[in-house]
Amino acid sequence: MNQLFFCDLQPTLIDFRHEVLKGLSLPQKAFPPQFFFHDKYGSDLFTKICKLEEYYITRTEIDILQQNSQEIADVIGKNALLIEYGSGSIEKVHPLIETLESPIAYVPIDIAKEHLFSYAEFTSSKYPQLNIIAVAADYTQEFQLPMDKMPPGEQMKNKVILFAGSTLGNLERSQAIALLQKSAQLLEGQGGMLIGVDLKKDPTLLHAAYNDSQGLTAQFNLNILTNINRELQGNFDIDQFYHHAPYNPVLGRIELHLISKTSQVVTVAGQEFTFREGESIHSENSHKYSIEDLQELSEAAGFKLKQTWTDSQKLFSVNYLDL
Ligand code: AVJ
Repeated sequence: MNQLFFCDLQPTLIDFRHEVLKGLSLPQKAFPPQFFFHDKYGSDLFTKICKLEEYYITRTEIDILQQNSQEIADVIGKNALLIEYGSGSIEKVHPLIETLESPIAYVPIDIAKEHLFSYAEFTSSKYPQLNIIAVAADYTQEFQLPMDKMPPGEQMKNKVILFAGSTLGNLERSQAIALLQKSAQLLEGQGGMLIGVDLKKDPTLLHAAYNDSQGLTAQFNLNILTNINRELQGNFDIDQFYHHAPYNPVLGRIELHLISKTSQVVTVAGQEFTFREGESIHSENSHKYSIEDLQELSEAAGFKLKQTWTDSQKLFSVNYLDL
């Protein structure tokens, strides 16, 4: 019978007030992408976005993992300790769990403790032979695996970090390299990483994925201002801002912005912030990579890009990096 452990490393949750006031004080106003998931409505909107025809990313990644689960499991090898960054709704990993040869344990890591623990219980009931150690932590910050709950050292020789969803794309290059380098330390020089990465492609497809016809991504973006109004006594007039998400071909990324329609003054937590007409709050970057880009990034962090799996249209990729 499997073991199911819950470990709360008490991750420091984002200080919403501090980050909002800091972001609105920057020369180029900007918010961290975590703001999209600040309330349940934001998370629910993202769940709907993942089902949109235009937003190919989630279903394409799941298809790649399902279609290639045996090959991926063979590359990972037996007795793997599977660690997942930002496990969210854990189902993505299920095809892998079903194919891996005698996995030692599954260690989902997420900052949303309640969500994480309930999905860990669901996964444990679905896979009664699998040891699960659910760890509430912020994988982008320094953290230690709870060694008192982990298998004995000799069983942790083949650690694999799964980092799905193209969340790597939210990071600037330097941040991405730093995260990969930190991951290499966690792996202690053995095992590897399985990373989902959205690929560069026809910009019209990228534009459609972040400017969907139903306006869900616009709502996802504007919802940040609603949260600020509710929690920080803000007086953003939502109708005086619009969602703008162009693809920047030079930097290879979709950029999400909230554009002010007029010159206006907004008050948040008693502080005034002026907006020129057309001025933006930059709310997210979603970088897109070619395989060569990813090869170069991996090597800059001390990894080798060992194998890539893509869909038939080469929209998305799942990549195994080893040390
Ligand atoms: C959750 C960061 C992978 O960048 O595609 C979806 C978030 N932003 N639509 C992405 C998002 C706009 C998504 N990630």
